[in-house]
Amino acid sequence: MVPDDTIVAVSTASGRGAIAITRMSGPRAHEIARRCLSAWPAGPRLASLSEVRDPRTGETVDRAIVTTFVRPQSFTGEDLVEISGHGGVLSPAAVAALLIREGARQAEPGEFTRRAVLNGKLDLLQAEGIASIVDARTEAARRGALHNVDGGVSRQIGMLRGAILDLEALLAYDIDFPEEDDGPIGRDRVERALAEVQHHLADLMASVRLGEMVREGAVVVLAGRPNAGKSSLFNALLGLERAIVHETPGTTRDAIEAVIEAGRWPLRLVDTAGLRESSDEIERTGVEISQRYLAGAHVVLVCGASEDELRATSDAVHTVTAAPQVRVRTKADLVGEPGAIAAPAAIAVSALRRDGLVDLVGAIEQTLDEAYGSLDPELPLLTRARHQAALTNAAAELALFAELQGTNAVPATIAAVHLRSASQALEALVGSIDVEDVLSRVFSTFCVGK
Ligand SMILES: Nc1nc2c(ncn2[C@@H]2O[C@H](COP(=O)(O)OP(=O)(O)O)[C@@H](O)[C@H]2O)c(=O)[nH]1
Ligand SMILES: [Mg+2]
Repeated sequence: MVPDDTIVAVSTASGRGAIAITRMSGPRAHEIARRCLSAWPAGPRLASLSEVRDPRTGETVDRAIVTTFVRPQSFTGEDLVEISGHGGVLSPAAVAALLIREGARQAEPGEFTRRAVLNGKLDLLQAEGIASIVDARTEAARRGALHNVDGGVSRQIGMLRGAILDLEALLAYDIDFPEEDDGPIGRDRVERALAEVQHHLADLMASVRLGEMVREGAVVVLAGRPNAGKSSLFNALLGLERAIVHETPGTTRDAIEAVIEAGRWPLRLVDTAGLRESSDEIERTGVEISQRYLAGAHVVLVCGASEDELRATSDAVHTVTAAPQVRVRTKADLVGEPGAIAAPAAIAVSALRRDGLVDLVGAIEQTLDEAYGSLDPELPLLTRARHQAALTNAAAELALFAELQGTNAVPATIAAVHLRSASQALEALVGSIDVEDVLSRVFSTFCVGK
C-alpha cells in the first residue's frame, strides 16, 4: 500500500514570483538530489545554498536553497528534499524536469498529502483541512480549516467514537458476564449513554449545515421597493471599516453580490432588483431573480424608509421565504421630514451618514446565531459531502441500534452490530481504521482479568 516510487512537483503557484519550491519525496529522493546538487546540507533540516546542475552536461540549471528531511521526520513521512529556487515559470519547470529525467516521477495532485496520510503523518480530516486552507475564501473558513489541520476536529470525532466503543463494551460485558454479582448492566444505563452519543452526533451534524455558510458566507439579501435605499446601504456596508470584501464571481444584471467580513460571520450581501408593490407582481418574471435569491437567503434585510414600506416589503418577502428578517429603516438622517415615521422594531441606518451600520451587522449576526446556531471558532467544521454522508450513516446506525435495543426482540449481540457500523462510519471519516480498538477497550475499562 505504501508507494515505492519517488515523486516531484513544483509546490508553489505557477507565475511570476521571487521563489519557487520544488519538492521531491520518496525512497530515491536523496540519491537523485545529490547527483543534481553541487552542495549537500550538513544535516537534515539545515538549509544550504547549492547549484542545481545537470549531472550529464555539468550545466547549471538554477541556484537554490536546499533543505533535506529524513524519513519519517518529514511532511510525507518519506525522505524528502525541498529546493527553493528562482520563481517564474521556466526555472522551476527546468529543475523539476531534471529531477524527473534523473528518476523521479511527476506527482499527481495532492499526492504529497496522500503519502502523508498513508504514512500516518496526517489523518484524512487533517489532509482535507490542508486543501481547505488553500481553498478558503472567507476568514471563518480559513480559521476552521486550520482547526482541522491541527487535529482538533479529529479529536472531537475520536471522543464520539470512543463513547460508542464504550457503549459497545458495556453491552459486550453484559453478554459475556450476565451472571455477575452486580447483575446485568441496567437498560437505563445503556439508554443514557446512547442518548449522550446521539446528542453529540446531532451537534456535529448541525456544523455540516453551518459549513456552507462559513465557506461561502451567509446569504444576506437586501429586499425593498425601488428607491428604498438598498444599493446605497449595500455600498455603505462594503465600505465598513474592518470589512474584508471579496469580489464574488457570477454577478448578474439583476443582483450584485459581495462577501464582507466585518464580524464573526462572513456575510454574502446580495443587492437585488426592487420588489414590486403587490405580491401578485412578485410572481412575474421581472423580479424572478430577486425571488430566486430570496428563496436561498439565510437572512433578508427588509429595507424601507417608513413603517408602511417596511410592513409591505416584509409581507411580500414572507410570501417567498421563511428566512428570518431584519428590518432596516433606511435614510434615518431624514427623520423629521414628512413621511419618515419612526419604526421601533427596525434598525435605523443612514447610508448617507454611515450611521447604524455596525448595529446592523450586529443584528444580522444575532439573527444568524438564533436561526442557525452560534458561529463558534472552536466549532468543528465538517463541510464536505463525505462528512455529511459519514455522519448521516452513523446517526442512522445509532437509530437502528436504539430501535432494536428498545424492543428486546433480538439478542444484544445483534443490536450491537449497528454500534459497530456507527463507529466504523466515524472511523472512515477520520481515516483511522483500527479493529483492535474495541477489544482493548473491553478489557481496559472493565479490568476483566479473570
Ligand atoms: N438622505 C438619504 N438618502 C438616501 C440614503 N440612502 C439612499 N438615499 C437616496 O435614495 C435614493 C434611492 O437609493 P438607492 O440606494 O438607489 O435605492 P434602491 O433603489 O433601493 O437601490 C437615492 O436618491 C439615494 O441617494 C440615506 O441614507 N439618506
Ligand atoms: Mg438599487
